[in-house]
Amino acid sequence: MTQLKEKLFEKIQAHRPRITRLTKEFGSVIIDKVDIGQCIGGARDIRSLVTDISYLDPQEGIRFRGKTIPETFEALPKAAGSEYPTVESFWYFLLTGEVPTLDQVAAVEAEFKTRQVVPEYVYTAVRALPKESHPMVMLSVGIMAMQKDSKFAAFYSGGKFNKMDAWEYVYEDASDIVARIPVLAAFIYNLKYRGDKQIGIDPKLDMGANFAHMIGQSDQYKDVARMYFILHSDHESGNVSAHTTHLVHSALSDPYYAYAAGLNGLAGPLHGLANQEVLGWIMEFQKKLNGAEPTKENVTKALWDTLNAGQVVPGYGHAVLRKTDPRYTAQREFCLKTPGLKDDPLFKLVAMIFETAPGVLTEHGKTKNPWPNVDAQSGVIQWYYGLKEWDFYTVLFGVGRALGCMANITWDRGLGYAIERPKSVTTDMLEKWAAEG
Ligand code: NMX
Ligand code: MLT
Repeated sequence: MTQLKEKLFEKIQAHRPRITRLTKEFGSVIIDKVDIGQCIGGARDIRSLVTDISYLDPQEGIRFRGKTIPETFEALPKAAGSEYPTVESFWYFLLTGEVPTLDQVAAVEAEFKTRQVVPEYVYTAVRALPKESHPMVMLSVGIMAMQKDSKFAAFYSGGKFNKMDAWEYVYEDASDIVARIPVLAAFIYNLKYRGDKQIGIDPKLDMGANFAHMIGQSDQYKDVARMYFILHSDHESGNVSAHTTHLVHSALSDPYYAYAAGLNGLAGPLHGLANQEVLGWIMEFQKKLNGAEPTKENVTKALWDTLNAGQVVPGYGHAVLRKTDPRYTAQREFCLKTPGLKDDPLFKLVAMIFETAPGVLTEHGKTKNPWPNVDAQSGVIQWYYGLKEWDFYTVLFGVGRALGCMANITWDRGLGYAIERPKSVTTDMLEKWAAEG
């Protein structure tokens, strides 16, 4: 067993009695109620999922393992010569809740090196797709193609399956997915936009740095990748990608099936695809300006044009958050401290949208949250570093989200969570209950 797996085992064993006690002794304690609005309206705010990996407060935003974003960045060991932690140190932290030592981070980096090679048949499967396929389709197909080697599926069908050990095999698949997904994403990038000019893994580099290397990026992009993957990793359990992954895995579908399903949810424009929509919106706006300077007035008009056309303003609003997303703020701060980026015309336009959109959305009066979410700021950074193919941006989200989804389902199995199966009702029943008051 690796150091990380041993530590995780220790944590899972210590946690199991808490879940047993809660279920056995307090299983009937009521923690929420459901009204008709929630039943029709996407189960919004109903407390019905458990995770200790992260928690989303509507006012404060995300905390990973109890730490805010600045606290997380501050606490974790940094990549050599960088202000940002490695993704590997964050993975250790997400899984165990403990800040790793430098030795522990080095052990995870070494473990990832042994896992990160993507089998050739996966590339063959992705190459067989039409080049015009969306890169999220390529990513999802690539993850599905890897399923053949699932250690969890082999354990299940091997005749020795037992609930207590099942987490170990999820851990194996989850770690393989996390280590391989940036390599697969880089392959897709090079296949789709660089004429299939592939760049090999540099085994000396940590995950973020190696991703930068593999897509032919500069040294500065290494921190962008590290920051981006960490910020997009997890947003508690109710969001579409994490919830889908959890739901599918609850049927004991292995992590490949589960995460491909999660990625398919992430590809929706109200979820992860919003980051590509933001760039598309900005480009459309610039085209209409026809060389004129963006001003508060013309940004206001463009926002109203979008709303009056019955569309959503991408990158704004949230199902849970009621303030500016701290992931937006973290990326904005990165822009402000990066010479060149803070004076970039696109960053200035995004900053102007930030000044304008909340007022317009408030006046429009529909959204419960007029503030920006993570997607409003992420594309401008990619664009600045030359990653201008904005239909790729959701793939970057999918690489980061793998960390949270895989940590979550490893714990799901560790704690033996049940198959998810909420109850549905009919409209007749709702009308009857409505009439009864
Ligand atoms: N622009 C225009 N209208 C909006 C927006 C927006 N940005 N956000 C919400 N609304 C509307 C929403 O469509 C709904 O209208 P209707 O009553 O006609 O159906 C109304 O406001 C109430 O919606 P909310 O309760 O505020 O939001 P909900 O929880 O249903 O949806 C989002 C949350 C995130 C789906 C929604 O805010 C949205 O569509 N935002 C734009 C897309 C986006 O940025 N998504 C990314 C979210 C983060 N992520 O990466 O996943
Ligand atoms: C996410 O990161 O998953 C999004 O902000 C959506 C959500 O939390 O519902």
